[in-house]
Amino acid sequence: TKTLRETLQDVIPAKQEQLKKLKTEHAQAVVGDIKVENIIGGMRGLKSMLWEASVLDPNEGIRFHGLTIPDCQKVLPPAPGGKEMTAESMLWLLMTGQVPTAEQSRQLSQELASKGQLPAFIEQLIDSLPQTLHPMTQLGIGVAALNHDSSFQSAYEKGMKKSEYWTHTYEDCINLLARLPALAARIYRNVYHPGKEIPAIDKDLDLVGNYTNLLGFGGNKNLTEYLRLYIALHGDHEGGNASAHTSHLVGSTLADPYLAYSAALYALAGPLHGLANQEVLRWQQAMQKELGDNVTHDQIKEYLWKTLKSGQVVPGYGHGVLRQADPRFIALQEFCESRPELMASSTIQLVKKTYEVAPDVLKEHGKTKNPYPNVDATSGCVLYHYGLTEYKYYTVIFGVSRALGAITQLVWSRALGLPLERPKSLSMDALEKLIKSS
Ligand code: CMX
Repeated sequence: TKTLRETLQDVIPAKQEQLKKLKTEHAQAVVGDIKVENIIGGMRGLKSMLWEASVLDPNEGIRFHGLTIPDCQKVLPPAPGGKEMTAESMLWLLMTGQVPTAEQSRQLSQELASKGQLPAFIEQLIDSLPQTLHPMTQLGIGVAALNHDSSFQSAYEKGMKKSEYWTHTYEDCINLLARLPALAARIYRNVYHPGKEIPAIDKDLDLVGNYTNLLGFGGNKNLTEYLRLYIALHGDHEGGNASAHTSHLVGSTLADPYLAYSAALYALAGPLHGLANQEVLRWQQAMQKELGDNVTHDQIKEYLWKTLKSGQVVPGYGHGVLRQADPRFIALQEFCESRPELMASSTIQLVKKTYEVAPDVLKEHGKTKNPYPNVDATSGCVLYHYGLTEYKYYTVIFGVSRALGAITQLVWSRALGLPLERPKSLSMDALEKLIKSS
């Protein structure tokens, strides 16, 4: 059985060839034009970067190497005793474009578990941070500091050849992913449950099984399964979203993967991006507090209008690219529908009812291009129900997950020799001059 690294090594030459052909045969082909609205509109819709693992269709949602979320749920191996696809099997698909066997996925779990222990100085660093520092800030600090042991950085200093970039990047990426559960769990323990002993990494568990254990929810099989699905689903969402793009940009300077991913985490920490799942729960709970149980559709409608009229966005709705309900939202909703304990929760019921009325309200409001829910509309509410109630922590879980896609592209960027990113910017005066002269 081949390992992930060996499988990757096998698929790299064909991709390098594909890129070479694009460069030599199609370098001047035109695939779109740039309008002023793109330049002032946050580059929405501009086709301007390479990203190998996934492509987002506005109506169909995300596909990972062509596979939809339901396809992945069918073919990607679960953890022993579980049903949901694992982070490892999703990583394998993202990196190689192939579906791993259960044995390959298991081997990868064992490799990650064997590399998962944090260096002592990282533990001390995290323990020295104030409990009041936002968990995302702490995560970024920890990830950046892991570059103390960066293989890429030390090989670069010694003058490695370009053809070796990807192997050192790969080594850093696997170490980074392996250490994320211990790092993220330590932050959770320090901030919310200080003083309790953190268990050791279990060599027989998958990445998320260990993460749940380290968080202190080891016995909670429902939460473990939910987190497996959540982490696989949030793994990648093509390259232009703020966190993925940040990782790609910083990585393009040949900063090592730890630095690149730490930068990405701070993009994820913004309320328009990853922080939205904490905002959704806060918003849902404020609604529940104001309206009580057995809320009617009309009451929700009124509450939605109140939010909109106060100039706020409805968290969990809208998207930069999607123009339909997010299939990740649908997959999480289906997870809820299949579990009576979740359907009995008033918060989950409220998510469902909100989904039944919010698109019409947002359409009537008329601003957002996508009046449908994104993944954040439900993700935090399930965590809350399963006992992970500290919503300031939710984006950290997203941060553990998004590493899957970011590290995949970091490896591919180095394997393909992609250059430093450097788009052209213009001042408004320069833009006006250009418009006049064209
Ligand atoms: N509620 C109210 N207004 C909204 C809205 C929402 N959920 N979504 C978009 N709008 C508004 C925008 O604020 C914008 O208003 P202005 O013209 O006054 O600036 C207008 O509609 C047009 O925006 P858009 O083109 O439809 O959306 P963008 O690409 O600019 O932004 C996003 C996308 C996600 C930031 C936005 O929809 C939003 O703020 N949603 C709520 C926060 C959220 O759920 N974020 C999670 C995103 C998912 C992820 O990161 O994975």
